[in-house]
Amino acid sequence: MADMEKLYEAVLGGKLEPAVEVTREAIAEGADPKEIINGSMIPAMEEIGKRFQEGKAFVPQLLLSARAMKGALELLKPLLKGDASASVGKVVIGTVKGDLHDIGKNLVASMLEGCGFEVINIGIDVPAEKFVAAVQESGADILCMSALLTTTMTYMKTVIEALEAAGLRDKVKVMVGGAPINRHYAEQIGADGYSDNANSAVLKAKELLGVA
Ligand code: B1M
Repeated sequence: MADMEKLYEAVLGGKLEPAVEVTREAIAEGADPKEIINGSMIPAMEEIGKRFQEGKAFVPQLLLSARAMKGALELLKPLLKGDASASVGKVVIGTVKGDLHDIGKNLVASMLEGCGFEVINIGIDVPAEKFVAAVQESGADILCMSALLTTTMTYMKTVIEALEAAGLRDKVKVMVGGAPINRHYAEQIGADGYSDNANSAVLKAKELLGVA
């Protein structure tokens, strides 16, 4: 049996090879990918974040944990499948300007993709003009924005204003998410939807398009 405690420790300790090895074992044994992510990997990232906040871990450790989680996540991505029988809608997703965090955003992108959405992932540190151009060029149904910092979450409003200025706001639904975001904030900046994890992001996206 794959040792899920070992996976937690590997991500927490920033050890890529053991993280990948245990994940491979768990997949071979038929473990639920969501259980692997939510049960071991995300708690490990939360713990390293807590240690960082308490001054017990530093940026290099955060980077190593992120590398371990990303490595393991690569194996799980193709398995994050839902009902992907038909294209449900088109989504542009990115992390807002000034923010380099991409693990959660990529997880949301993979889940949406696995559940039948066409996803255009435009990366991290994305300025408003790039969000607007991506929505315009792709004709996306939904724009998803991610922010992990209290200093960058305010930029989501800037992007919404840029959509309005470009005459696109009524053509695209806007969803926001990331650790510091909550429903109240989403409403305050005029977003159409909010979700606090990758699973509920898919449900919310379907709800917004009326395909739930
Ligand atoms: Co940073 N970091 N970090 N960091 N980092 C946090 C966010 C922090 C909370 C740590 C802490 O102090 N406890 C803190 C923010 C404090 C604050 O603003 N309140 C912080 C800080 C301060 C910083 C720096 C400023 C540190 C420094 O340099 N002094 C710096 C900023 C750099 C920048 O962005 N400009 C920084 C840098 C980094 C690294 C680069 C080292 C690395 C990121 C690597 C990477 O992403 N490639 C990193 C990491 C790893 C973290 C923590 C530890 C983990 C983040 C993560 O990947 N979580 C984080 C602490 C924490 O979150 N507990 C922290 C796992 C991921 C699956 O969860 O991203 O929350 P999450 O995504 C979830 C949901 O939020 C939601 O679904 C996802 C899946 O369930 N979601 C969405 C996310 N996006 C969504 C979009 C949607 C919907 C749902 O669209 C609709």
